[in-house]
Amino acid sequence: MEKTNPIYVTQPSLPPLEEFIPYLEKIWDSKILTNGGPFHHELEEKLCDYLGVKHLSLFTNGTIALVTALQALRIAGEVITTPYSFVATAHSLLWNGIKPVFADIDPISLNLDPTKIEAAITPNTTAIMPVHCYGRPCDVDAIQRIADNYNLKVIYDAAHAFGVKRKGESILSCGDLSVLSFHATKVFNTFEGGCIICPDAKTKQHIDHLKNFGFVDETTVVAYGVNGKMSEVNAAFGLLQLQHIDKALDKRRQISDRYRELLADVKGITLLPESTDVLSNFAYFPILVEPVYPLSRDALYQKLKDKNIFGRRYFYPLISNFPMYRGLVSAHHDNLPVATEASLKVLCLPIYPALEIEEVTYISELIAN
Ligand code: T4K
Repeated sequence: MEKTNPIYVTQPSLPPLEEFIPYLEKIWDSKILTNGGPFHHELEEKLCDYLGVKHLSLFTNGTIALVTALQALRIAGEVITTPYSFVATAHSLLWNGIKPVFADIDPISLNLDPTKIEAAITPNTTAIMPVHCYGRPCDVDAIQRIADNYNLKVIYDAAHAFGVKRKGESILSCGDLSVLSFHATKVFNTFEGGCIICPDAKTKQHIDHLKNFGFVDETTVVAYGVNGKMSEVNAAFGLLQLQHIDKALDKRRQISDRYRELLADVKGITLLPESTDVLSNFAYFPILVEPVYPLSRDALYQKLKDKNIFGRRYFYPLISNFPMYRGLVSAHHDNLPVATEASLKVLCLPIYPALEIEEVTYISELIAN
């Protein structure tokens, strides 16, 4: 099967256009475009039900939600985080004047290694910001134990973890706050968007104020909040997406199963293990290209690209290698050997609901031969 059309690492799921028109007509009729309109409220409620969480606050995107989550908990000083993520994780710290302290990741989960956290704690440490990378849960119990021992907050960057459950419970309820991204490239998208999962109504109310410039009422401003509100068009699109999400997740599962079947025995290709405890969302399909594979990771990336298949090296380079971070002591590669190795081995293969199973077979055969 020769491919002519490009296959990207992901492609947003789009429901039939005609299904969106009635939502737009309602917005046109009401003339409520933003600032907490009816679709915004409805999406917050429906997402709480779907995700199995008590409270959440919608945002214009995941990055502003991360920035606001840190502000909501008044985090300052130093925060321990992973270098193996999208830059927004650490950028959200810099936006709050916080110093990121990078700790290494676990070689199996590729998430922040709890055994590396304690050594990174100083008197200035106020919080830990782990990432459920690729939607694969962190070791939340170990992280919470450390946070409790040292009186630290935990804010999860859960940008990839829409709908992920562990032992039947949403992973999004772990820690003090969790942040989701609803960007176009995510499992559940609202074009741009995100949310903060809040443990109680009071925290949600505070966060709702912070995303609306700090306004509590017409004349009272309690904090220098940002404009982080989700618009009615984005919220309406989210409501429509929710109707299709289970089908989309099922297709992702089929794609993941097919890759696993065809790549399991390919020498030099390592697949990340699955856990029976975890209800996955199959957000990404990372493979590790080991030294015994006949091609380097970059050569395999290029081989696929030459066939119009655009995998991505998420996450290369490491955040700690970008100019605004590389001067930090914790950014030195000697401190981050596992993350450094992972960033040189990983290739994320295409996975999205419209990807045909025969395309998955074709991609896998190119890798296997
Ligand atoms: N924390 C973590 C751990 C994150 O991964 C992210 C975002 C955030 C925080 C911040 O959340 P947001 O503020 O974004 O809500 C993408 C996304 O822009 C970014 O949201 C995401 N992580 C990151 C992992 O991936 P790029 O640079 O890979 O995007 P781009 O434009 O190259 O898109 C990848 C492929 O997707 C394209 O080759 C084609 C396809 N695509 C993309 C878009 C935007 C489409 O088919 N349609 C589209 O509209 O960053």
